[in-house]
Amino acid sequence: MNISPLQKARYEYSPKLPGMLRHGIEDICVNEGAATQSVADQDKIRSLFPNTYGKPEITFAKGTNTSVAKKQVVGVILSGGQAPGGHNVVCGLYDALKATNKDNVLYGFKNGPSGLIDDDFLIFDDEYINEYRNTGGFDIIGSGRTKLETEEQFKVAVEVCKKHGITAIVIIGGDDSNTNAAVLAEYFAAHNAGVQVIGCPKTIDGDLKNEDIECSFGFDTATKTYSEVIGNIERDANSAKKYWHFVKVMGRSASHVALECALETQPNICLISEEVAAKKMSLSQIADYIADSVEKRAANGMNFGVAIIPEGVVEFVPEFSALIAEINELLAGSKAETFNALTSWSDKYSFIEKGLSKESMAVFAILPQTIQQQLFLERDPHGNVQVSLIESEKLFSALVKDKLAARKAAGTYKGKFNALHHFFGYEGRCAFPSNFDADYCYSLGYNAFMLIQYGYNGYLSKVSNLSRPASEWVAGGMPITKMMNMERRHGEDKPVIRKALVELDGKPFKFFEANRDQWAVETAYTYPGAIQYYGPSEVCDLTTRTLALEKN
Ligand code: FBP
Repeated sequence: MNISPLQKARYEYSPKLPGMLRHGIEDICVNEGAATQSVADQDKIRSLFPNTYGKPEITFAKGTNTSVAKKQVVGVILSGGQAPGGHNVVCGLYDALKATNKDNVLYGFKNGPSGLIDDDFLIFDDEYINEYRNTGGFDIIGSGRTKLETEEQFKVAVEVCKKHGITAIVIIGGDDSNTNAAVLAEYFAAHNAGVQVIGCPKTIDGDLKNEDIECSFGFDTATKTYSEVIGNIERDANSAKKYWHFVKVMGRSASHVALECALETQPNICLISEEVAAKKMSLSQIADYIADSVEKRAANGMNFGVAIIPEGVVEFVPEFSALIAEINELLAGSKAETFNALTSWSDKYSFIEKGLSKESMAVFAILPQTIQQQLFLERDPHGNVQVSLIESEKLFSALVKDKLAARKAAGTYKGKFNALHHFFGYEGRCAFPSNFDADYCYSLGYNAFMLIQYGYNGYLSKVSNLSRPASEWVAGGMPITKMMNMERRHGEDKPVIRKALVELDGKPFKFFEANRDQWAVETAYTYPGAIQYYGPSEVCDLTTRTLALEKN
């Protein structure tokens, strides 16, 4: 294998553990707190999780290890989108497991949750795992988006675990994967399968957080990677002074990534989907908001700028959601065949015009033709429009261009507008984890094994006090059911972990709100530069601005 000098150097990096986990395994004891309850719908969640509901929150501390000595055979699964640091969760888990008993075994189920059902695995050893320490990616075992949620899958899972003598499964995933981890834990408990389930909070989107989980892993590195490039683009924009850059950043629904990048780079514009929804903004209002910045900057001789667009924003525009719902209805069942049989775009357009309400047609009509066509081409297996594939950065720059043309005709705008487009998503998901993510992830994995060793089931590995140095981090666990409530999903009421959207009264948004008018007109860019792995702590161990603002 060809190894870059940085990769080689990163193999040697020793991730920092929370102070309380730094003693030998034999000196880690557990303190149980009070019983917990779910964030909402307590009766319902309790009745759905009779064996795992209401358990106490726990914290590890220095003291005599009183866990029962038994051989552990653990299976680990990476679930969903990649996030920097996933390899270190596995490494931390492996190291704690081997430090406890060298005969313990770690299975890695391949390519996501389906690996467990397909009984497709590898067994880790030192040689294999050492090649993945402190590296990005999920290629150590691969990941996948299969959901573990049916009774049939659970039965197979029990069989596979029995076959290998597996005593615990660690699921590294986002809100959906950890919801399924809780359901699996309950199933194992109800069927006396003798298998524990522990979750670890992952997602670059940053939307798996709450009063207990301060952030999901991967968010730190991914946002720093995007912010580096956005900063570079800002500097290019400020050097050439001739382009407006529209930058879409990942984040399927919540705008935490966009907000963090804005806090780090101070662009002229950053849309926040949650605000768009709260203010019920229309596409036209959003375009006017951006065009105002373009116009004011042009009046000061600055025909350039940077706008950050969150990936999921169009779904938060009420009129756009209504349009999508009508299009899904318009093409439901056999109606799609009628539509597809039409050969010219003008025939298709007439079909659409006849089928949509007046309001939705008005929204459809202002979209650029490429986006109009995208809405009808890209469908998911259920025939629905795939909103995530809509090129919202191009949509908004086209709408702004129209606004500016009208303003030019009215004589209020005299500038030039040349737009360039970027999408930053996959670039950040497999970056070498920052020191923060390397440390946090290793700690989550190590801690997950301590939860297993102490016999906990249906718990999320929890490491908190993250805005402080790692020596002050607090390690423990919380029942996953504590984070759950009932939500309507696909026409059914389901117990799920509540997704954390950007809070409009939270400190990160408030800080942004207090500064954005100035950033919109002035050139107040900040250039965070590349993630630093070696050097002074104030440069290498920086947390995100979001975490710093939330905790301080
Ligand atoms: P997770 O929620 O699984 O962590 O994935 C998040 C994400 O990276 C989103 O930001 C993005 O919309 C999506 O995955 C892309 O998914 P895919 O990898 O399937 O294209």
